[in-house]
Amino acid sequence: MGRRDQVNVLGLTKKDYDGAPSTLCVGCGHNSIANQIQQIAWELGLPQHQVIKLSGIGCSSKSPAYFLGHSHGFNALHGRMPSVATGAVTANHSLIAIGVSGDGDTGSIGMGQFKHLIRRNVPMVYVVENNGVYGLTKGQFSATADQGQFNKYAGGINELTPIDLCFEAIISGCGFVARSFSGDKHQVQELLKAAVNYDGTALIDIISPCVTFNDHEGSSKSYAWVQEYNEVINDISFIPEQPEIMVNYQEGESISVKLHDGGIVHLTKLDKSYDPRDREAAITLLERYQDPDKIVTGLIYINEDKKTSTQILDLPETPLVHLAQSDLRPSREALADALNTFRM
Ligand SMILES: Cc1ncc(C[n+]2csc(CCOP(=O)(O)OP(=O)(O)O)c2C)c(N)n1
Ligand code: SF4
Ligand SMILES: [Mg+2]
Repeated sequence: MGRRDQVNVLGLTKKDYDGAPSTLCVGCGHNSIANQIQQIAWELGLPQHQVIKLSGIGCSSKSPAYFLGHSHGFNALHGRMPSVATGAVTANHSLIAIGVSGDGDTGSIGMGQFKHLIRRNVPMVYVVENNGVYGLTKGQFSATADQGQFNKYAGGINELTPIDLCFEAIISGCGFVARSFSGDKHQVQELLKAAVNYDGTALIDIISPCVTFNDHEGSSKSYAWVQEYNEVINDISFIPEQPEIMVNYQEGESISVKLHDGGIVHLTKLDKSYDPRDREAAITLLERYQDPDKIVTGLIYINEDKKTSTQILDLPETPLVHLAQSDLRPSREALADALNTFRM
């Protein structure tokens, strides 16, 4: 049997997880990320009817059309994906939500929405395809562009301080913060698998070069730059729950974090002193890597103990969307009791 005929636990081939053909530029980092999402969805055997793909506006936000053609999808307004995602996941918390946004969609127009989604800890994977420009509208600088960078399409030099989305996520309380590079397939795939199995908002900020408007010399979001300056802090592998697998790791060199569903995030520490469970260390690390010629990738921070929005809202096990009218409408007595609690 050839690789193309190989089937996953659901008896489906990888092709069954295809979306529409990509209309993005050849070589765009976003295409590679879409392929990696398709790959891990197939490998993990995600049921497509249980997945909702969410995005805003941008070349990056178009990419959900290019994978998982049988899943639900919602292309929100520019920067407004987080509120649509919050609504969708609240209405049906049994869905696996995968959001794909851009550095403009998240870091510029959508920053407020992004922060509040994280604050609520809405359980979803939140991928930012970060190229430092507004690719769709022809190369203006986005909020993640480096100060002092020249880009002829953006009209000169960027005078403004860049925003680091991993930093913003950690200080807003995010419990899963990672950075990667679209050219590192293994790292992107393993981070995605861990993120899908993480219970809460899982941010992966992926540097994803725009070959048309920002892949030139001097751009820290170009393929050549990231290949030269990328410092990987940990080699990550995700191990799904399987009782027979024993994880063997050497103290001091590896870390295993058990997720709620039993899956394990296994990290081989490349920087021996770094522990991604230490929030202060994560903030210090990002502070140290503010210079564009120091790019850090890997799992930067993980915290498994945060309550999700589903738990905070105390939602019933049956998703709201599946409750009958009779379950949702309080009885006359229950309503009277509730009103009485507001009377002095
Ligand atoms: C409210 C609103 N403002 C502005 C625009 C124009 N616009 C469309 S996409 C975009 C930026 C997209 O940049 P990014 O999110 O980085 O995606 P990329 O194309 O780089 O992947 C802008 C400003 C819009 N569609 N809607
Ligand atoms: S313009 Fe840039 S971001 Fe948009 S598809 Fe082309 S390479 Fe990708
Ligand atoms: Mg962009």
